[in-house]
Amino acid sequence: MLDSPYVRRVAVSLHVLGVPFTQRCVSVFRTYEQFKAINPVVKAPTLVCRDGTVLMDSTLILDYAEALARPRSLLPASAGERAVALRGVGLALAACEKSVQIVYERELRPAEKQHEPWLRRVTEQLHSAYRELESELTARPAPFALTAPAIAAAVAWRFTHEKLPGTIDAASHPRLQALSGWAEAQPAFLAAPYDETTLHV
Ligand SMILES: N[C@@H](CCC(=O)N[C@@H](CS)C(=O)NCC(=O)O)C(=O)O
Repeated sequence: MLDSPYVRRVAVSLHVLGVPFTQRCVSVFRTYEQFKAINPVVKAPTLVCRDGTVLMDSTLILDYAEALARPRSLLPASAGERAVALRGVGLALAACEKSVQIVYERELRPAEKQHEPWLRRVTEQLHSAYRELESELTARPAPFALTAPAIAAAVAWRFTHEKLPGTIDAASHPRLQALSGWAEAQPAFLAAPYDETTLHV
């Protein structure tokens, strides 16, 4: 489902890497049994390789995709530049994770079982992830490109703003806002549009 930032990250990245794939919209919630038949662990994204091997976790799927796409890559080869890029990916994935945790807490738990201290903690972590990402983009101004950190950051940004409107102030994150606007207009993002109608909760 393309409302999952992890699924969207993989779909966009596969487009950029030129790795062909077929997408099946199976929900980890609404079509749990159908998903379970493909992957008993029921984690999205799940990638079924040509030989039937079932992969899960966006980062591990993209690791495999990079092997298929070589020499094309979304990450720099040199250790120093790679560390910077991986830090960006890590911050964006933390933003995804914290956003998803808030969504699950609000949408899956009954109101009387919601734990405010936990929500406060996760929300603070979410703010920190975006603040750090904004600092990274400001510290290293460069023309936008569909690299691994840029894809992850743009996908995270869109997800947080769609699912948790008003939580993160766009005006305080001008570089992220600009990256998102640019990325969403790129063919790889347009080919894998954020889609509320495939809501996974
Ligand atoms: N670290 C994983 C996170 C994937 C994840 O949590 N996906 C959610 C959908 S957005 C999921 O599978 N939720 C169902 C569950 O965890 O039971 C990744 O990068 O793929």
